[in-house]
Amino acid sequence: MMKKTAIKRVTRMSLCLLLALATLLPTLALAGCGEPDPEPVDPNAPVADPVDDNYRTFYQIFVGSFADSNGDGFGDLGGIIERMDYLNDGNLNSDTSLGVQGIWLSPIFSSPSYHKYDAKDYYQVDWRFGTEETLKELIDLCHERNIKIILDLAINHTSSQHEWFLKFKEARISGNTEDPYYDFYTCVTNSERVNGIQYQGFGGGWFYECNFSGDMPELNYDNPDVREAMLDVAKYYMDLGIDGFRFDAVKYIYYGDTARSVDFWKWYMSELRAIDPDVYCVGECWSAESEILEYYPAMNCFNFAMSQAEGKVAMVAKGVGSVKGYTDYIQSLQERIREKNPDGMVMGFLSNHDMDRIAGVFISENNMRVAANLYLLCAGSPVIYYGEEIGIRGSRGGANTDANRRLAMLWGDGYVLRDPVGANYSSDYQIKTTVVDQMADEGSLLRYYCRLLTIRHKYEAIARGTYTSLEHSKKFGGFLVTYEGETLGIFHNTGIEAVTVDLAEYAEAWGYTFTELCEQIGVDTATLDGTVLTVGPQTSVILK
Ligand code: ACG
Repeated sequence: MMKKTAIKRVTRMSLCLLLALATLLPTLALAGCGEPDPEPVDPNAPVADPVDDNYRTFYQIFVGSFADSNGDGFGDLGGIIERMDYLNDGNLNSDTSLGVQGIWLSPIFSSPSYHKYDAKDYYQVDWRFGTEETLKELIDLCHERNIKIILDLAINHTSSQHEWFLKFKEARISGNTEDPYYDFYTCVTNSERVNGIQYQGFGGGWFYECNFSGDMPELNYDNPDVREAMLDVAKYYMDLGIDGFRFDAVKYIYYGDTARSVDFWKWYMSELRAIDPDVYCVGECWSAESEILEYYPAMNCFNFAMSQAEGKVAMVAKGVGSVKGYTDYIQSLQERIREKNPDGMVMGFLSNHDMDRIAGVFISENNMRVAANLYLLCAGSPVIYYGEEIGIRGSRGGANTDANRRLAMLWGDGYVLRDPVGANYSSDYQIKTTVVDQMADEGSLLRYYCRLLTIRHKYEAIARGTYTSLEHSKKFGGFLVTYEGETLGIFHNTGIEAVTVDLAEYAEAWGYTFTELCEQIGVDTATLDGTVLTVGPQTSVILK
């Protein structure tokens, strides 16, 4: 692993060197001939994204709500292709493109529901979203721009319309124990039912397990044929060029038995890593942190504690929690993850398709910017939920429908995209600006996200470094970040007053003397005058 990384790094360095030489040589030659001064190098000229590992900023797309390419009002894969420049235009310096390095597609397989977490056929792209050819086109475009593209894979359950389930039911009811599908789903008699697990009866005295819905029967992973069948699905899409998966509901494989579920995922992941050691996988284990960490020896998992209104990030961004509480948490989280798996990554996010949109949590958009600074200037591989970058709102409220959390992207260029079926979020609460408006406004949240990601991706240490929490005061604090000989300071002022710090006075407490202000981003500005650092309200800085 180490060797491979080292080789990649050398290759990358040589490439950069070659590129630099290629740019410089004609310049030098011209200068030597007494020609007039050459044109200055365009700082916005496209540069290759150097990322060659999994420390990537991901973007979660709820496909049906993102972008439509065929005018039927439903988002599809072609729509994502059309919006690729918005996601990553291939120019690392661009402040009019997000520059994400990974895309997670919500489920795309044929399914009767709008959310598609209940696959009817894992080998068929849902007709609403396009075809396998469109998927391949999207994969190729992503790879041209060095973006990893991953699929949401729900393997715990299928749709009750899946042919496996229909065959399973038939076998059970007819008592044909020889049928290859007889044991495909978890099935018990009335007296074998376990407390805390949901079942549905279907005749013959049989009950199948279905913790999410009667329409989502759960597969039986004690059956080697099921294991093989679901491994084949992953292999099929890796063959097609897919870079990895977001695994849905990982704890339900053996619900209530974490050790067995973890063992399953270790096996599954070892099979996928045998094909591609760098396969990018993330598990959704929505549970207490102690349980989430149990899965890390198998794969990275989302860090749910960082998300939602009362999560670690939002509390500090709202000015309720202390920065030190947050930085201590991140340091400890990274340590605990690395104990479980030295290659494990922090995977922070603010909200996803199962949660109320984060923008609605904050009274002011300024708090939203602080939240973005806190989780995007942080370790690992963070995930942005589509529309977060323009501050889209949407919550269940009393409506009890997840559709309100998955509303149509607000492009604002005259093209109509429908909200998912069942959505009833009042437009009174929705933001009034769109991508078009915000792209044209340098002060917008969208342009802020573009700039923030440019900063994030400029310093390898931000994603990959080791984070040590540094204390100053309740509203100001940060990290010492070290990575392969590079040392950075990432500091956040989350308060509404400017903070002035004499860095010399903190040299001992922080174990490092910062002398350079490299970046600043926030609601206000920052200055470094000698050793005196002043950081405006709700602003973050990167120091060296
Ligand atoms: C995934 C997908 C989701 C999808 C399914 C089913 C699973 O993201 O879109 O639903 O394919 C549980 C499961 C998750 C599941 C969500 C929806 N998400 O664990 O896998 O439900 C508690 C429980 C969690 C629970 C969560 C939310 O522990 O298990 O998630 O509540 O209900 C602290 C605690 C933590 C607690 C939280 C919140 O953080 O530590 O344990 O979590 O507080 O209280 C699809 C559709 C849905 C549809 C469904 C049938 O997308 O719209 O409804 O199918």
